[in-house]
Amino acid sequence: MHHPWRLLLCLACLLVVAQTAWSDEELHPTPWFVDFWGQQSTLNDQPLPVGAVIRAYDPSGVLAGRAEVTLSGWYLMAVYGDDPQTELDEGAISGDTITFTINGRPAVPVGPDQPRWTASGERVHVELSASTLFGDLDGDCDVDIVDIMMVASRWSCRREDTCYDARCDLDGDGDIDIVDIMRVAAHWGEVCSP
Ligand SMILES: [Ca+2]
Ligand SMILES: [Ca+2]
Ligand SMILES: [Ca+2]
Repeated sequence: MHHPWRLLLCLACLLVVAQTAWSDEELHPTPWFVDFWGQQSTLNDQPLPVGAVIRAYDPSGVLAGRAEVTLSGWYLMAVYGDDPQTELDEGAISGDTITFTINGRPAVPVGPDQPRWTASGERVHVELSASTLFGDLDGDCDVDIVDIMMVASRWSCRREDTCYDARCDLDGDGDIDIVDIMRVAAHWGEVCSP
């Protein structure tokens, strides 16, 4: 028989390990990159503030790009490709869909181009939108049915599935289920603070 406190201790350890892994993420620049850029990107419905940090991830969750905003609303970021000569997974390969965060918050790509790692040397125009509001997945500064539907549309997708979207896995346990929907629902009706 396991004591409940022992289980809790295990969970606490796991959380610490997960946290460490997260903060350890490192960028590994390679000679292959696609420049992603935007000029009307927003955080909390306002132009990206100077100093905001944009990060790009490939479908395996590898950090492939990082940039700091130097001009309000604008960003320009090299998103690195994998070096096939090395064992390490440095980043994207052609055709990968890239996901973005702004200050660690999931960002929604709002076009005009697809958020795709096309081919090294290309430029891809993707405006980004994010909010610091928990559960506001589409970044429009409210938690409503659209956000719930975003999670629901990925129902039962697991990390290894192509339909999996880390943004919708709010508890980060690798699958998208009722717990994730409940997490969004708990913030129903909230809006960005002015
Ligand atoms: Ca490699
Ligand atoms: Ca929303
Ligand atoms: Ca989940």
